[in-house]
Amino acid sequence: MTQHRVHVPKTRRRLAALAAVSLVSALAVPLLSATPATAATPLRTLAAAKGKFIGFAGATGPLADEAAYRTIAQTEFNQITAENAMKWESTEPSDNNYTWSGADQIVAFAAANNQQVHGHTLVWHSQTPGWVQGLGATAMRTAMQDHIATVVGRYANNASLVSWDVVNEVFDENGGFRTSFWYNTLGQSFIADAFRYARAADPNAKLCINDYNVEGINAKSTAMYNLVQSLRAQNVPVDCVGFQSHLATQYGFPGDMRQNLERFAALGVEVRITELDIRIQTPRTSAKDTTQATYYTNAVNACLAVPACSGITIWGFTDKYSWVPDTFPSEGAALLYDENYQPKPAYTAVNTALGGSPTGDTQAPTTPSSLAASGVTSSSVNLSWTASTDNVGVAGYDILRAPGTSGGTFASVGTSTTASFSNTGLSANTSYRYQVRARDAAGNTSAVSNTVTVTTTGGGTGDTQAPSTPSSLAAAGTTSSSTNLTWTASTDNVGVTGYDILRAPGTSGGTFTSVGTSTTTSFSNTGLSANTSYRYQVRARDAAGNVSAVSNTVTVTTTGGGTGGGCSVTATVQTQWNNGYVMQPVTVTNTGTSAISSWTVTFTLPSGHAVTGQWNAVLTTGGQTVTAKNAPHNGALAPSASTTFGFQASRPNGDTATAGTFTCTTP
Ligand code: G2I
Repeated sequence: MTQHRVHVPKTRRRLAALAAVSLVSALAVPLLSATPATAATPLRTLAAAKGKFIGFAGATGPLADEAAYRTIAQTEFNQITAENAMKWESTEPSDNNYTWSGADQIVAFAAANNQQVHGHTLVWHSQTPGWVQGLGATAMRTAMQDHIATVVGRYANNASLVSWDVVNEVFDENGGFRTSFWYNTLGQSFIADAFRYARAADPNAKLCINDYNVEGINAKSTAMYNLVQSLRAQNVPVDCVGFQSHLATQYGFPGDMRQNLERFAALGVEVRITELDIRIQTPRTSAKDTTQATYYTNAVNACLAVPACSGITIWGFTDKYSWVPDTFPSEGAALLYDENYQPKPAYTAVNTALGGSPTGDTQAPTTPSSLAASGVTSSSVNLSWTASTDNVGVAGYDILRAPGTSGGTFASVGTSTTASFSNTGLSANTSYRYQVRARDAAGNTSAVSNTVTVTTTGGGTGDTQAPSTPSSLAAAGTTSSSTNLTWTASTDNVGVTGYDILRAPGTSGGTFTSVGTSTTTSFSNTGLSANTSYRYQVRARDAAGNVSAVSNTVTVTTTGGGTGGGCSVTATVQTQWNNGYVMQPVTVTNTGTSAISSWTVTFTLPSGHAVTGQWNAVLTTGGQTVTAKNAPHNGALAPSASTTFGFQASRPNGDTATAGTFTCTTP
């Protein structure tokens, strides 16, 4: 099977160039500047509906520097593996000298975008500094223990980091142990030791063993199977097996991938596709793209067919940043997007396999041009522009507005199906900036037009006198989700036309923004979160658009919510056999009116049944009762939101009963 070989570069002794970026720039995600990757339902939405994650290997440089990279990263994926930033040479380049910038950057990005992080990788023969490789046995084991304790320990209480590759690539292609410096110095005991050290550092993280060329059933994957079975029999905490899946179209797809995943699942471990990419011999042709797309479909289907497969990580997503051409010079184009971030047939294949129905059209409309303003009054402006064109037809335009003559953020203020738009409700004597962009029938959006700046007039009356300041602002009737505000009316020489109601979060700090208007001296603000504080102010507005100073501030704290905090659970038997079964999805739904941050499901196992595997929840068994608590990544549920977990159980031969009496509680 040497033709499947993945070349892994020799150990680099130099420190990977860690991008010197601040967390702030890594997190600053422009909402409107980049064209959405595609019109299709995002991969993460589709995968979540199937109870799986879909992730990518994240590179710190573009994550910090490129808006287009960040936009796809956050829109399409709900899982990240650090491509290089958590490797030994990155985190501990010299003895006991730890550098966290890249690793922290990945974790912060994931937290900001509700993504789970898989730590990669603790013990590997590659990208491990020379100072480790030269140690004697005792010192090497101590260095390994220190490294694992420090790196795993740093993120042990971080809800984003849910799993680790503890050991990576420990086998050779024939199923023997790789004669790495680890093996040569410590023998195979380094593997069990590494898992035990990792468990000690984080009792909750899923601990994985990861390798390549183990996707199908072959000598190497069978050696992996035997090792995992034997480690678990010795209570070594191996929770999960990672199948890297660096595939190449010229070597064929491993057609027995599903069966291979299933045999590992029967050992009671979680399985996952950890580094999927499918390289072709460059240059691309449409025939090669099609073959590659078929391979992606097959890989996704293999994971979907196996309940214990928790998800799929693509090794990158854009061909702009892929390890393949550096290692295999005439191969590449292995990923879902091309170098210009355009989705390829491979993207469409993954989206479709996950249950989406992308149109296939990815061509954005041309950019609207010559945006101009006319008919400016004290409260309105008419915009017009030159129409865009598109291969499948322009469906409409988004009209974007930012406050003032500079700064601020462009946000949508309306849509138009023609090349003009009238924006009303503006303030007198106030500047605004406008842009438009086109949208096609498939949902692709164009770049934004030129910017036009408008300043409204002072108002027909020439009146510049502001209303008096509203006073005695008070709140009453506060519930878990609403409050009623009243205040003393303002007066004005040309008449008060209404009031702006402003709200800031919390009891201090934050920014007051408008949450509504009222033409009377009262306002009911609904849709609030339970157990949450808000501050309110009001200001008056007159017919000429003059605004008063803001009133006194009133602080409101909503109640705990009468029905907040409830949850329900439904469980489905997905598959069963003579002496076992899989329940998946077990769906937990927040039935309350406020967000919950954790949940607990209990259920009853018939006599003689035992849980042999679990995913997306932490299960403990006491007698016949099993308690399933949320995993770190899926405890938080908004009202009406759901999440799923699953488990596998064994039962006596011929017993057809399954687990029952599922109940859900929230603390
Ligand atoms: O080789 C592909 C993957 C096989 N499985 C384990 C993975 O960790 C491995 O990933 C690759 C990264 O994709 C590359 O980006 O691991 C390579 C190192 O073995 C990474 O390449 C290295 C380059 O060789 C270095 O020159 C560079 O300094 O990336 C470093 C950081 O950019």
